[in-house]
Amino acid sequence: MLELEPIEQRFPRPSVMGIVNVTPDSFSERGVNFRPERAIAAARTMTGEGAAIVDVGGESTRPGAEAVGLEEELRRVLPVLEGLSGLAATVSIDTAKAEVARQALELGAEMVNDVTALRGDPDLAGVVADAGAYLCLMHMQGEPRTMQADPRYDDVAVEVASFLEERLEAAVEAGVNEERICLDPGIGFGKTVEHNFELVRRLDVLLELGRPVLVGFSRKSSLGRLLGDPDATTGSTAASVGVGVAACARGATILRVHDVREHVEALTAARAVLDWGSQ
Ligand code: HH2
Repeated sequence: MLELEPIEQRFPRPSVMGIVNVTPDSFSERGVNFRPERAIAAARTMTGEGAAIVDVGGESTRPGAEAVGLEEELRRVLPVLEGLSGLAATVSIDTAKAEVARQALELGAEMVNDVTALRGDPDLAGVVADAGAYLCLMHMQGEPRTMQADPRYDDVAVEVASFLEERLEAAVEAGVNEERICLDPGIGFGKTVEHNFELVRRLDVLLELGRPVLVGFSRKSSLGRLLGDPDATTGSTAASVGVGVAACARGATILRVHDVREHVEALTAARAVLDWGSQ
């Protein structure tokens, strides 16, 4: 059982989570870290650049992505996790599968990032609870294959918050320590461009749940669309940094990003100006 301090103590605002996608088909990188040696080197570089967490994932969840089987997901992530033992940053496993999480935690991961918020695999909550790991619960409307077809909300901030409140209760009921849980509005997961920006603008609605918030806007297509390309499938680093700093100013604690150095530098400068509290 891991003995971990509360999540906001380990990861004070603002902290950066670097993305290590061990996939051939992630939306913005298309396989740059598909080979384990490349993924391990990328994670080490991100750590040197100031990432507090590296998030290792073996399944793309981009709009339209097909699911990956258990054996293939294990084959992708296990060699990377083995290669990261002793890393200065916290290792997070981006998975919805209990067995992937279990083996990752055995190899030294300390956080489980589940885009299904424990709805994908009935055994995942128990695995996280037994290990005493950190957990990120993310909102998604629909499922990756179809989620961008026609997302609808009456009030996106209120609906996302009430979903996450319910999932937080379910996680705690299953034995996960509430102090180790963070919440994520799930930018791009069943949301229009307007929904995504409104969620960051109204982050206070999510913060009312009393848990640290993680935001993953990095390179997402809404940024490219905001800048005038209606068919964009990605967004620029500069736009990602801009929205990331704004999210932290609105109260986000952790940013999930591809470009660690740029975000760390921007947050350091913004923090020298903005009053983000003593943390
Ligand atoms: N976004 C992606 C994947 N996992 N996890 C959390 N908690 N929040 C997010 O916003 C989030 C996530 C999608 O981005 P990426 O990993 O870059 O791409 P892909 O899913 O295509 O591998």
